[in-house]
Amino acid sequence: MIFSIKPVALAISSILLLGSLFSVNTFANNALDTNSSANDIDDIEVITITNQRHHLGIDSNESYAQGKTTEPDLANWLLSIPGANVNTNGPVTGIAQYRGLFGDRISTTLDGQVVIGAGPNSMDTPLSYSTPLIVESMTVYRGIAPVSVGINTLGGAIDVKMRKAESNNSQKLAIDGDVQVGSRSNNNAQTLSSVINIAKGNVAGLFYGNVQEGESIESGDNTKISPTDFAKRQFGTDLRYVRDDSETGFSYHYTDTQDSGTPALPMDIEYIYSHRANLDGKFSLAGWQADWLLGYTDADHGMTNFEMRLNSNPEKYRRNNATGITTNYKFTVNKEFLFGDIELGIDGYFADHDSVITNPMNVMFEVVNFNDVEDNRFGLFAQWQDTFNATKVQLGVRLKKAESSAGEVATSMALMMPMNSGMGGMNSTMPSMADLAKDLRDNFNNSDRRITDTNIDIALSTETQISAGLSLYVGLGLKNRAPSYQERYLWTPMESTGGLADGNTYIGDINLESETAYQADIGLTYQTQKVMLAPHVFYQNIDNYIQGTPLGMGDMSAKMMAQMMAGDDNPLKFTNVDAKLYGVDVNGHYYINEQVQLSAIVSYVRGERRDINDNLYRIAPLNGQLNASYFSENWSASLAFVMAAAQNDVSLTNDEQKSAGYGIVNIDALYHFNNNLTLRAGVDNLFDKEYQNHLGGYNRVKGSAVPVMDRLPAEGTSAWAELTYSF
Ligand SMILES: [Cu+2]
Repeated sequence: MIFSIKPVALAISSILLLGSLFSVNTFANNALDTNSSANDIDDIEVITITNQRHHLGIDSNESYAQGKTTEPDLANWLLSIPGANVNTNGPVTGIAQYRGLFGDRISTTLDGQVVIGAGPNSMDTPLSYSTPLIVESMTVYRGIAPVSVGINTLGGAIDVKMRKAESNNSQKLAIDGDVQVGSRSNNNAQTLSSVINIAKGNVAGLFYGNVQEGESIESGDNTKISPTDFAKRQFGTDLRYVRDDSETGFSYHYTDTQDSGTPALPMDIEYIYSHRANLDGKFSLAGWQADWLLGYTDADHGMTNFEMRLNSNPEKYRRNNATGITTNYKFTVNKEFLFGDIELGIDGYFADHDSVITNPMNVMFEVVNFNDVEDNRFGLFAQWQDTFNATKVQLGVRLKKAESSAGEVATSMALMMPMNSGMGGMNSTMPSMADLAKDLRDNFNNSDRRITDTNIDIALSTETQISAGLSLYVGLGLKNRAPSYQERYLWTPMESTGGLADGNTYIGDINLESETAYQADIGLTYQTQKVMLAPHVFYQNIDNYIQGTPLGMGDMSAKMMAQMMAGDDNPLKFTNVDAKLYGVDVNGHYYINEQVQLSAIVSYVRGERRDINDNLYRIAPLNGQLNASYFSENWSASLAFVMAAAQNDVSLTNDEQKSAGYGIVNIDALYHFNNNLTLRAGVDNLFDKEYQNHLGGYNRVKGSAVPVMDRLPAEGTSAWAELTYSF
């Protein structure tokens, strides 16, 4: 039943790891734990946030934080996971950060599928293709992410399980679902959404719609952060044919984002239209459990620097159109042997990217940013898992190949007359803008742009039950990441950097090497009926870490172009350097009694260069939260104290600014009127604290209340409410 009452909210869940790959809902009750051997291999380190649809009191898998279902950005759910955080460039563009790494370094999958956005600045992040309403659960792999969960898991892995159509195996037609309205006071945001499941016999269909919009937010001292208004619509369906030993499904998701601000980036979202369709299924054959999926995503995105923000210079109006088309697949088989569980799989995707920049006030202006970029990845993996006495062992090896290429680029700047007005005051021996543009273009077009990287990932995780309440996790990993298309093919200095939002322009390097990480993670979990405490320490060396570094003599044209076009004195070039990251994160809870529960998470990470004395860019400061919750028969309430220390370990290379620490208080409550109607409401930032989140970026908008390149303030007090009617 889709609306069975479940323990909801964040829980450290015992997941049958392999099971989670071939069953939609296994984690909820370990439905696949039908034999003792399978029972033994659950509980590899994962953290799962489940959709908080119904909540009735305290449960063994209890909560210390809950994902709001009316949140416009699913990424915000990550804030309740130790080690996780969000780089925010706007209200609907949260980029997942895990233990100091973010963007393409983290595998973010929706039902096991890679989602590749169209935006070269990650305005459409993978998580933006889902919405909390249709999320069944979100799982973050703590420790060394298994090789089976994604092609690129160097920085960790997040998998979102979307709600699926559920059949009822009864000849009676069953219709159930829910309708939800939500509202937020600070930015006057509204959400209206609904999900309906229709089932008869073996066939079921799920249909959803979600409409969200909001105005610009105000900070604690009532500074309007403009533009942070947003509008987003999502519709979709999941159709499923379920039999005892097999299942076949088709799903389609439409996401339509309209004018939405991204003040930390040089442009705002004008539109993102995307269509995502999948076929998936599972069956068993000769004792093997097989799972397959085929996916297709077509995204069309426009952004401008003049529609949502002030731009008084029509010569500098820019519209960037970017498209991304991805085909992806995954096929795995799984079987239990005397020597353990074996999973074998192949997966991959073919992604195509185009991006063109124009000026609507000047039809002559055009820069081809990325032309026919292909970024194709293929993987082949094997994973074995077994239990010896009190120790579970999981070992996986993945062979992967990244093939990329790019078409020729063009720019109208190369056609500009030398010594034109833009060059006023320049010495005549200096090259003109046209010369520079021509030089960069020809350099790129004359180079060999087809490149292949072959890499191997290895992940070893062990978990040993030391005593009844204490277990030890030890993990080791070798993980690689082939460069992103922006890192390779950004040929003229621009900020198309996958959302780095550091204010610098970048150029790429076709011949970048893959990053190679050597990782270790040790964790303890202490659990009794009343207390749970799970600290982890981790360390990794990343060789060939890709980082922007100042341009050398070989890149004079790019350097001068950055200076002339963007006034950027610190253009950077993606370069292989050496880095290390280390830290600790802890989560825990304490049940004072049946009604009262305390919980906490603390996350700390340091990221440093090993080749020079500098820090890595945009790393979350020491942060944490403390929650106190009260549970009663039909209502609950909680008080949260969220804090972050100052971040003084900033990247000099990226001109990164330090940030101050802060603490805010949030409260929320939930009330069940009856089995059908639930109200959740709360106040975020209760004391209207003015603060800046270190990961919130700098203001890039002229004429706004925040000075340009000042850190963007965070949201001030906001009351919110969600009313859900289930039928
Ligand atoms: Cu964009």
